[in-house]
Amino acid sequence: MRNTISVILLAISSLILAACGAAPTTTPAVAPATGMALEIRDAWVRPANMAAMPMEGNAQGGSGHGTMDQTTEHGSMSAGTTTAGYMVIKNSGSEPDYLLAAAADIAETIELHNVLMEDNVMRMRPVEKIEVPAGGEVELRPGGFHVMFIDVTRDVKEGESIPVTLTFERAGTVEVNAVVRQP
Ligand SMILES: [Cu+2]
Repeated sequence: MRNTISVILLAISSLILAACGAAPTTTPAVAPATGMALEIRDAWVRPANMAAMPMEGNAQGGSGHGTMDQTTEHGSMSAGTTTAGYMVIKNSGSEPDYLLAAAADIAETIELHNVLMEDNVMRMRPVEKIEVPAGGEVELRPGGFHVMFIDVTRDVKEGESIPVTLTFERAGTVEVNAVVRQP
């Protein structure tokens, strides 16, 4: 009888020890309380070459970037180098979320754009936000929504990985690594 009690006590203390070991007291509060509903995949950025003619790289691939009527303080002859970033954002949550902004250290200005057909010409337009539907996904792709890097500050070389910080209305900031590649 006494032996049985000892075994039970031993088992209980082992369980307590195991529980303590599995739950460190210094758990960092990094995850949002609601859990991360967004999943971002296939993030990529077009290469950018500072020495290339302005717009040259962006006129390729039918992305509509060649017909942009972006206003710059530099005038059309010395417009800065631009490039664009794309990704798929999936939302497993029950509420829509919105991409509000993107940040990276490769450009002076970063905007969210869409490509629209106006008078039979494809034009890019800044958008305030990009909806990620509840239980669905949105694709940022050439010819559609994209992250626009304006006045690129350095060469962006194929194969590089560019850290991009995305800001969402619900999910807050999310870091992604966008690989630099051709469309
Ligand atoms: Cu654009």
